[in-house]
Amino acid sequence: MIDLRSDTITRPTEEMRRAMYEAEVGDDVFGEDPTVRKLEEKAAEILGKEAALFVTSGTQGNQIAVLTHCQPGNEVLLEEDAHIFYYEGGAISAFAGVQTRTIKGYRGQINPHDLKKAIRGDDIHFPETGLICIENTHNRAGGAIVPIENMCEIHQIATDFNIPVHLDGARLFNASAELEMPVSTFTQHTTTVQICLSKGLGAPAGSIIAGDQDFIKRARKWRKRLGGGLRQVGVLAAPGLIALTEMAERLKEDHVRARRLADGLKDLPDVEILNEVDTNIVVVDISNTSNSVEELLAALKMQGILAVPFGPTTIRLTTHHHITDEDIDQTIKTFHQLLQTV
Ligand code: TLP
Repeated sequence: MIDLRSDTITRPTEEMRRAMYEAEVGDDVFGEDPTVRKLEEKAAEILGKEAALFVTSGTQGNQIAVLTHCQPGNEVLLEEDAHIFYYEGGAISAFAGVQTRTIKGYRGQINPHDLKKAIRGDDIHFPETGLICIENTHNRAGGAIVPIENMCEIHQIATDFNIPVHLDGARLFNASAELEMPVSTFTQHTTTVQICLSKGLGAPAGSIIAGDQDFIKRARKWRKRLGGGLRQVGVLAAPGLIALTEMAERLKEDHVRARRLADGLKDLPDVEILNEVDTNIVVVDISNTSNSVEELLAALKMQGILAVPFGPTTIRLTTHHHITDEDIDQTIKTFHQLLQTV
């Protein structure tokens, strides 16, 4: 199968599996797992923050950040297609008791003027703005890189109003690899950050959240409350360390393949590529074909290609570690065959 559903499907490398076997472990709830400690120290260093915490998933990391930053009744500002708003099952309201206020963005970027307008004033009727969330790369904007200048402007406004900024950096390493800039160049414009080890970086599970010492201390408590305090979890931190230190550079290969895929599909008369391909995601609109999304996905699957629905008339194709040049050729060929015959 050519599995283009997500970069989450990447399996751990041989080296990761060996590291899992050999990992030194202890009880991490007691703070005694040396491999977790090593991962958290390394992550804090790379992300340019005082401290870091290993959490089970990107969703858990984002939710812990919201819980730690906010009080019930706060309002959280986010771009209208942000993963925290769109894909986390309403957890932000269910757990943190906050309400969301979404802002229409452009390629994942929040316009600083719109942000300023959305921040609440001091009025007895209003919720307090407790947090601003940004996302880089932006998933639903097709893996778009949010420019550092935009992050900087958002951060400046947030600082003026004394509001923290949380970055959902599930795919931040894709942005950093593509622009050849350290991740800390991005995270310097945020209060806290979440990064996923288990997407393009290839670890089997886990994310990191990072921020100052006080934030991480309080986040650790939220992780425990949510049942995310794990024990001999060095077996997962060990591949996480390899993901963090050795897998980032190769992400550029995924971006080159995604662009080649988009180029190969864009000549199909009834197909439109909706995104400029900055990183590893291609969003394809098929509304002008005679196929529904379900029909096309089923037909692709019959030909050994997997993708995911991304909207009523769109599908998403995501490149990653296990996708080769031949897979891209095969996918382009299959699309041409299917859409010219179905
Ligand atoms: N995204 C998944 C699905 O949830 C849609 C995917 O296949 O892209 N932030 C961003 C920007 C994400 O894209 C994701 C996962 C998460 C957070 C959540 O990470 P996990 O899956 O580890 O909870």
